[in-house]
Amino acid sequence: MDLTGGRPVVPSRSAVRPLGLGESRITGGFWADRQRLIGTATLDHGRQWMDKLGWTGNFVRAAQGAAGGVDRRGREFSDSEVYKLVEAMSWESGRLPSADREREIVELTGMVAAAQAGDGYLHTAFGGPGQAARYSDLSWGHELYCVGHLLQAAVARTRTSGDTDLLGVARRAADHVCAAFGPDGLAAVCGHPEIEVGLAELARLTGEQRYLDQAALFLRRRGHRTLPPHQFGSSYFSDDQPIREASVLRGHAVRALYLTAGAIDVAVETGDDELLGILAAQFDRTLATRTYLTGGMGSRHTDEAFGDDFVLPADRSYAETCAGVAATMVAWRLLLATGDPRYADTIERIIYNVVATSLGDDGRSFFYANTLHQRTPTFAVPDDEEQLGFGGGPRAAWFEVSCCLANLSRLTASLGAYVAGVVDDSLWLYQYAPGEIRTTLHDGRAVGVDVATAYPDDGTIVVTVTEADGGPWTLAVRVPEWAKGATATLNGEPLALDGHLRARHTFRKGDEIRLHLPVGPRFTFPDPRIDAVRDCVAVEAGPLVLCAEADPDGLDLDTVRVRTDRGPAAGDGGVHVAAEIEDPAPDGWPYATDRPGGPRSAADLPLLPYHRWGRRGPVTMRVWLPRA
Ligand code: FUB
Ligand code: ZN
Repeated sequence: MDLTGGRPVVPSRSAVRPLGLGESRITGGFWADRQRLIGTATLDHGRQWMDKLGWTGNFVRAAQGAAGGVDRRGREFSDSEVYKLVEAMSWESGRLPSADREREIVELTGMVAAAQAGDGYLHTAFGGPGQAARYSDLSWGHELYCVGHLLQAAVARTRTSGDTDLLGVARRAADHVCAAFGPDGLAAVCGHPEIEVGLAELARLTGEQRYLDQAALFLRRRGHRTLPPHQFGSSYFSDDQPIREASVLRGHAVRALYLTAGAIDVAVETGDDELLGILAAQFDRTLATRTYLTGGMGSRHTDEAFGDDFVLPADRSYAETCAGVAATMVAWRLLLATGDPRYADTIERIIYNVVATSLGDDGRSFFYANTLHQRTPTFAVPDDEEQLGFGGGPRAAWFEVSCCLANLSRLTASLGAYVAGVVDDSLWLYQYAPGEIRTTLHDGRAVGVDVATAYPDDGTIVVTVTEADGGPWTLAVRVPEWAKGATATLNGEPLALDGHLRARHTFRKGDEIRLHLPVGPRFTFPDPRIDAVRDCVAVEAGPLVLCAEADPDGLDLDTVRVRTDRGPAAGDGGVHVAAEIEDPAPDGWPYATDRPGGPRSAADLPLLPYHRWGRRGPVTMRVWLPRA
């Protein structure tokens, strides 16, 4: 029984011991606001839409043996949305217990359980009367993908409540998968990875080796082009190369990232450090060559895929919210496995600039894709209308493919578990949020700290010791790579930083560490190999990417040229950059032997956090701005 209050990832060996929701609580600030929004609006919104569209009803119909033909609603992966919603509800319930939510989880669990076949098979689109046969379309059927999400939901539910009803369903489903796809079963993989990461965590929870073995078997099978050829190529499914032979993530971004997360789990649990090193190198290269400034991943709309190295066009950035969640899963696993705090930098970049961007202020709308350049004004969509296109456009209440909403909900609700960790006798703080941390060091000593901060608006983080029972231990705080010139004090005395803050001390209750991070605005320049934004500049402030936004009848953002001979300025009115506005050439053939550019006028361009864009009506928007 996990007594930590619930953790998404519990490796049996790791450099960092993760903390559970009972050990690390976010009590205020930026993320508490979003957790509250999810708890009070988003989860209900998701449930209402899933009921309205019949996605929950699919389980009821399947239980009645009547799911076939036209009766089955939604896409072939809609079961997974119900599972992700239950997972998000479980984390939320663990964070802030609620009798109503508890009843809802029990109700949904019953609904899912009733739809499970006697042999453990569970999917509402296959195998029922009038439906295609089980496993007749492994490329697109998402049967194992859905089970993977079921397993994650069951793990979350068990770890946050101790209730094992959903776990029972998950175990039966996993046992069925092991029987159907084990060494003597179908030698195949699912078109959408996810079962691997689900099985690995189920193995950790239950101690059942066979779940881990099955995950490892799926990994060995992938990369041998066993899925039928497709116009997107085998790379779409990460089926083009054995996982050990690949050097970078490619193909469908969410698929590749979920696969990597599961592979890290298997590498960790099997002690396969060679595989772990390969996976870390793949992710590092993906960060170096295939990731947007926001931490977003995926630059091809047609197949929701990674582009080649440095193919990162701002106006075609796909950066699906789910890819942000999946990349956070990967980065967290690598942080736990290696102890390298730079993976916490990656998580910070993604959560502030992808996850926080996606969700609307009402908690009932979201971006599916997260562009870095909106050329035509966004437009409002009715909040009772499902959007069929999901590869761009405005925040919408619902998309035909609505994977992102429950995904960002499950991550945000469980975010307390990503804030800190224990490394031997060090308590590490990886993310800054007002909160309370109470845990034990590796030798069992109880320690506690409170964190106070207005981050990211302000760069001061105050860590006050609330519990320490003698002897030296280390309080460590990540210093982000961007935070050049950060300073710190311990009880008012200067503290030297060695890249990060590591204070080894015999702490007493009330001891106080202050870390000052320079969160003022700074220019950021792209690698010139990213042709699409060569000669452009962006502005960041602390962990936040900033952007320029304009009303449809206001400034044409494509005429802005930013002056970089003076830095961005922060004042009462927010962040500004000095700019020149260039008169555009008259419309016509846009190429010439000589393009001198039009006359320019000086301007002061206000910027706002990228996560705030598109919240006040139709606008255009740019993150990368051409330099003067
Ligand atoms: O295929 C299931 C989900 O739908 C994927 O993870 C998303 O990218 C979307 O295509
Ligand atoms: Zn998604």
